[in-house]
Amino acid sequence: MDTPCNLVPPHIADKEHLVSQRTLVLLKPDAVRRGLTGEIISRIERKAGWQITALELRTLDQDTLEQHYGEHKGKPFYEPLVEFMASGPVVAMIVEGERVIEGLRALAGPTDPIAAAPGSIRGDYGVIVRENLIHASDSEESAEREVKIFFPGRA
Ligand code: RTP
Ligand code: MG
Repeated sequence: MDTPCNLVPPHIADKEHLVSQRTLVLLKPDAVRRGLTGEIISRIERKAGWQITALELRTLDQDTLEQHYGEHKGKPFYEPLVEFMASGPVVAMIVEGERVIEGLRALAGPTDPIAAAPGSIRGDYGVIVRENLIHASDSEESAEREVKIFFPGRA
């Protein structure tokens, strides 16, 4: 019987790169305002084998944002970032699947949408660094910390 492992090229499977993970994704207020959530969610759904296991539209309060972006406190962009992130509802999601942490960061593209390649979410739809449409956890540690903040029942 076929398993996901023997459907991928041997040079990838051999390196045991396939690891099931979960990641925390936020579709930022600009994505919701511009009506791009469906487009972004379908890009995630089209990646074979990934699953959205939690999804909620909500407006973030200051406490949640402080916990989520605490690593940036004190940086010049922190206050405007928090203000932007509280400026309207976001879509918060947990996405699960093989190498999903690295994969979602690749789908999103680099932080600066002008530097992001066309084909990536930020590269296709963004211009402004702050209003870059999507957040995705950057490591397993961040993912677990962020899932706890947004979906404490799923920690
Ligand atoms: P994120 O955490 O939202 O997934 O984005 P990231 O890892 O690509 O970027 P990070 O360095 O963690 O920055 C968090 C968010 O802050 C805004 N930002 N503005 N110079 C600026 O004006 C600036 N730098 C960062 C962006 O919204 C970035 O995604
Ligand atoms: Mg980040």
